[in-house]
Amino acid sequence: MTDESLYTRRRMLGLAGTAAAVGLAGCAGTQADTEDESPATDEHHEGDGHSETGGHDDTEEGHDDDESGHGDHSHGHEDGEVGEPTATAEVKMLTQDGSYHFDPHVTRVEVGGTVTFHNESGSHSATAYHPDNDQPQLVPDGAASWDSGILSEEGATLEHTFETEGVYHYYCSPHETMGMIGSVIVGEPEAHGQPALEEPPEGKPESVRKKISELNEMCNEALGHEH
Ligand SMILES: [Cu+2]
Repeated sequence: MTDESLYTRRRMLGLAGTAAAVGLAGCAGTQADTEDESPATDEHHEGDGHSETGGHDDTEEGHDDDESGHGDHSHGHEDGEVGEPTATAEVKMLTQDGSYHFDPHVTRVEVGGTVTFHNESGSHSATAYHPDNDQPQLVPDGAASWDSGILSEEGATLEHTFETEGVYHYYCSPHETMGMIGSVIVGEPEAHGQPALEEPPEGKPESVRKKISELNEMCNEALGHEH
């Protein structure tokens, strides 16, 4: 009975032309929606099955842990891991969640190698602990000084070429006391006799001395120097 009336209706609608098609489509749509709801329940079950795959995702999240490898720039993959000297290296200057740092904290180049300080976010400087910058000398004897001045633009860079082997500490002038201090190891220096690796300067605030101590440890470790 219903089939018959439907058939009749279709025929009539068919005659009615385009409007009919729209009407039917609307109907089918509603039906499809209703039908979709039960498969949706199935999908839900499948979703549960997926959560096993979700376990996979967890593993991948674990992957995200090496976020320090973030800018897959090979260097500073793990904290404290300093590579062999290379001809060039890049140090990022970052403002992140109210903290300020050089990344990696310790970088390394060959004698005559170049470090590019790259401002990624915020306003920073890369300034040597050198008497020329009115600072205690935390660079090798006779080493050249450098000071980028404040770099405020994203992507602004300063390159410095290191001609003297040894350990260099440098800082960001606005954020020194917040611990924005970094180190460059040039070549394969003896840890002994490096001014940078002596006791942190007395005149400096505790936050600065603490950071320099940490960097000294990292540098000593990189140079295979045990206390
Ligand atoms: Cu800074």
